[in-house]
Amino acid sequence: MTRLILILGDQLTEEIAALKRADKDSDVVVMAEVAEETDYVQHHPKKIALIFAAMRKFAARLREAGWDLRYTELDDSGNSGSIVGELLRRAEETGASEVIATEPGEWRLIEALNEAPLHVTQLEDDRFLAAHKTFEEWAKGRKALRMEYFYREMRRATGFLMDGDQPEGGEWNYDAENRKPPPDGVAFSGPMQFTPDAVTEEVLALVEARFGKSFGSLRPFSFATEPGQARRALTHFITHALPSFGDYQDAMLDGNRFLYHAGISAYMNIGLLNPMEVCRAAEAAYREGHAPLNAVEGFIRQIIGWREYVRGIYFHEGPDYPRRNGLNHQRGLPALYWGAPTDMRCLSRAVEQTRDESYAHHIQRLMVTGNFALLAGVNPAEVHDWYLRVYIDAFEWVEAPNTLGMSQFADGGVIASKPYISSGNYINKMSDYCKHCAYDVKAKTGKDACPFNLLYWHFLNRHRERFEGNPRMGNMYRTWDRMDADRRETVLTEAEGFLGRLSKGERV
Ligand code: FAD
Ligand code: DLZ
Ligand code: SF4
Repeated sequence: MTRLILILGDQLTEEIAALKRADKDSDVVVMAEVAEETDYVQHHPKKIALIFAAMRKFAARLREAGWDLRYTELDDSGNSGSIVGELLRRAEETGASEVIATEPGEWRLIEALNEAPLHVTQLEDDRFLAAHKTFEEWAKGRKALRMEYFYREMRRATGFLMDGDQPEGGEWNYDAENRKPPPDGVAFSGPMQFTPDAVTEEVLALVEARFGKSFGSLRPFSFATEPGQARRALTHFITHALPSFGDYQDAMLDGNRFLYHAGISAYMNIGLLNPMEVCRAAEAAYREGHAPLNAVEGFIRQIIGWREYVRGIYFHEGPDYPRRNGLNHQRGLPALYWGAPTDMRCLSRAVEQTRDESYAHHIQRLMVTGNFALLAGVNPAEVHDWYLRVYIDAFEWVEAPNTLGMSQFADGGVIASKPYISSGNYINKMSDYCKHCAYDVKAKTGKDACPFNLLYWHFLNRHRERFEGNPRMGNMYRTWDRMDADRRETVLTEAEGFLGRLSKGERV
């Protein structure tokens, strides 16, 4: 009996669960470029191009390996426009009534498959280390679901950087060593770039024609679109950047978009790279003496710790998670997030590079664009929509917990024990943006005052009831309370003035 094997645009590996369960002799693989997936948010053109090019190449590899594969291109005349529509069409064509899928990474699509008038089995996505059951068992009975303890379990389970049952070097986490301010020069030229081949060029032309007006530059396009290239990009990172990854993990530079970051998240998220293979390569670099422990531990923690943990939270918390608004923030997303000119150098640089590269590294996402949205009280649903649209690696299972939980505190503290907020001082310490800025980071009030300085106190003041009792925030409130009353009044009035200008769409 023929079954349909569904492969989505972020499941592009021969190791995907549905394919491992399939029978080459009788099953039919279904892949489809569909409007419902390209339009549920207005993705950055580079993201659509990466997914389509990688999908087409994966389909070609499967065909070559002997699979009966039905592929729908976006412009095909019979394209029904949705994944479920394509399954129904292929079911009619082949006589299949059963579908084997690998669970999608977004509730939206999981629910659509559940409701499809077909017999759909959704297998767990075993590219991840922590099965749903493993995460639930870990979470059960815990008051707080903190990443650090989950991460230790993952270290034990994988054996990465373990010395018997103890962590390599005696510590589980070397984050304290990973906060160096920005270096004077960066020896890494950035992620490896690839020249588009004929398949990718054809996709680029399609994306240009259909999505060319969306926010973001399609060209130059230099992402890897097949596993061999992604592995070369990984080796390039391990060889040239990993040794300094730890030291400068939190740093930002006005003139350098990548510093020592890997730029491989999209490859892992869509199936071109296996996360365990990535961690094995990083550990080997440590064992061979090529990279220090603080760098390798920091890097592996991002993958078996943060990446697995946020996915666990997304599924643990359920489909309403992306709609949460724990701090009741209601402001619309400021136009500067779409490139409207701003005098705030940190924001203009982060947005500019997001437009050009569909990439910003973690601290830019968290402490620049995220921090500003949180301080300004932007509606988290709009912030979530922005992050899901603009980044090449954005799929809800990873984007939503990072945005709503870690960055916007909209989940009420499931992920973060306190909001990630800072004044301009932190950005000044960790970057050189302020040197190029029209505002004065040292000025706390007055027309030149860095807006982060004003908004920081405004945030704390307006959320006093919620955060005053948080032991990790007591110092902030004590500092605020020690300021003289006139000064506090001036800060709040100027912050209100700034927010008013932001609301009116004036240049800030
Ligand atoms: P590196 O800094 O080189 O880190 C190595 C790898 O670790 C990454 O490739 C990534 O797979 C993993 N990693 C690091 N931090 C995280 C994290 N917090 N959560 C999950 N994985 C992590 N990551 C996404 O993959 N997709 C997203 O949509 C996404 N949205 C984010 C939104 C916000 C508001 C924030 C603060 C972070 C978000 N992240 C997201 C996490 C992180 O910023 C990116 O994974 C990272 O910037 C990718 O670049 P890189 O490969 O150069 O990472
Ligand atoms: C992101 C994306 C886009 C833009 N287009 C497609 C597509 O046309 N076909 C497809 O199978 N997948 C696409 N994807 C990836 C899916 O949106 C992704 O599988 C879900 O969001 C679940 O993570
Ligand atoms: Fe950003 Fe303020 Fe520094 Fe300007 S002064 S770059 S707004 S932190």
